[in-house]
Amino acid sequence: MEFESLLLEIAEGIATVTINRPKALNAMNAAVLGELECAFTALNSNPEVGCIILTGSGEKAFVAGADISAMAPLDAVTARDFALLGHRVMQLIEKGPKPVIAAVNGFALGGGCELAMGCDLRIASDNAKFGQPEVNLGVIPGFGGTQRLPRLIGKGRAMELVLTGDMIDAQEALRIGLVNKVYPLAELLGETKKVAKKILSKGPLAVRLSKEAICNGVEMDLDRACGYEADLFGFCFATADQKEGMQAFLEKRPAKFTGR
Ligand code: DAK
Repeated sequence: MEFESLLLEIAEGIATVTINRPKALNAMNAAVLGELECAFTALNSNPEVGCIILTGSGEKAFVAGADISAMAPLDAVTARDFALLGHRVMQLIEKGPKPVIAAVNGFALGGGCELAMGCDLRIASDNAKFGQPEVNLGVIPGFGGTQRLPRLIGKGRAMELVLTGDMIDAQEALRIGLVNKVYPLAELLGETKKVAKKILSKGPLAVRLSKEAICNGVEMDLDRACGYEADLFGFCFATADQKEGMQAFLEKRPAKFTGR
């Protein structure tokens, strides 16, 4: 696959998608979102890929937001099309069958912070900065920020970030649970790949169903969510991976999962 604004590498079951507009701090225009839609559609059904890493090009930014110069002239119809395209991308990431890890290598602002929140894990470099600065531009977060931020870090902290537009650094993001881990920039991709490899070594169906249970379950009330979890748990017992995983434990040997 050839892209203008993305780099794509697949190795050892891990796909690394790099948003590649470093001069504009990897800001997302419709072309970037369109290419992300193509890339994630293909990766989600590629059997060679078990885990996806999403990162930004260069040493300064993951994604500094939606492209403000592309957004400024939009009208109601084109802004709606832009928004719908963005939400399709987010669905592909969040509801897709494979774990997606954001390797946040610098600014993750506005749509960039929202894109990272759509991923399953966030691992940041020590120079990363997070924020929802939309109020500075006279708009509200439009890529799920008002919804995913309070779910991740709580209503009070989300209010503070969204109403003030303030940026926080990687350590603060770690403290409040916006990111899972922080590493020096030079180690970010290596450490992220280690996490991806660890996930790849587990039962692939169990990983996929766990993601599904968490992503869909948080949208339900607890009773329904636990019923949903019970259904998926039961389904595991119809799979070869469950038989192999438990047999391997009892025989004190490593499991050989097939994803079946
Ligand atoms: N858009 C376009 N260009 C950007 C940009 C952005 N968001 N951020 C940076 N750039 C460009 C700068 O204009 C500059 O370009 P040149 O002047 O060199 O041509 C280049 O990147 C380098 O930036 P700076 O010179 O400003 O670099 P500094 O180190 O001085 O400052 C900064 C870095 C990140 C603090 C600053 O660039 C900045 O404040 N950038 C804007 C951040 C921001 O406000 N982001 C939020 C945008 S609103 C949706 C999807 C997304 C969204 C909504 C809906 N749907 C699909 C549903 C999200 C909206 C937003 O993200």
